[in-house]
Amino acid sequence: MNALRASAGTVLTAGLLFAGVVAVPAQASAAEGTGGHCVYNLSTDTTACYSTFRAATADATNGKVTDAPISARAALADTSLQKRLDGPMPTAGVGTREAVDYLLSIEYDIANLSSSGGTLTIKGNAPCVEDGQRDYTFNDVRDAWPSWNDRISSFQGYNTCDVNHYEHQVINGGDTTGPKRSMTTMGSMSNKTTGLTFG
Ligand SMILES: [Ca+2]
Repeated sequence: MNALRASAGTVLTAGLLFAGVVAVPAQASAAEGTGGHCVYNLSTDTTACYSTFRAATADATNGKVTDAPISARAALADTSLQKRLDGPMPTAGVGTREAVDYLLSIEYDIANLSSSGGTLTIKGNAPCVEDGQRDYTFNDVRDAWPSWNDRISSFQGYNTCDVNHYEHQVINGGDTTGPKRSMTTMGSMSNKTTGLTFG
């Protein structure tokens, strides 16, 4: 009986270790460094990071889009892909809570919706409503990914989200881009964003 328990325990530990090797270091290293492609769920306040844009997009779309280019730069030229990033992304295998996600924006670390190795995709549980009201507040980008403070240089909004970028935390204001669907260059706000809002 003891031997059986030890054996089962060993198998379980090995399984947990294996899962940890796959998921935890990738998340930790990307969150600590500036590289990698992270997905932040604003509705659940959770971040997951990946080594490729394709893997991040598969997560962000809950498995709906699994054939995105490896690099974010190539994704921009793919208009059919851009279309598929809009609309509801059902969550497989989850009950009635948080059953659907929506992409809010993809933030890039260099101009022209390109990246030097990193992107930050932000999603929520509803599309933006085009009524001039704010739908989401992302007060401090460091809550999702510390090294992405003062790093955003271009962005694309999805699901009718106009994205405003704030020099400081949203509650502290400062300079802003104003709400925009997309910016390929951000002028004086390049590499300055700390807070974001979506509306
Ligand atoms: Ca800032």
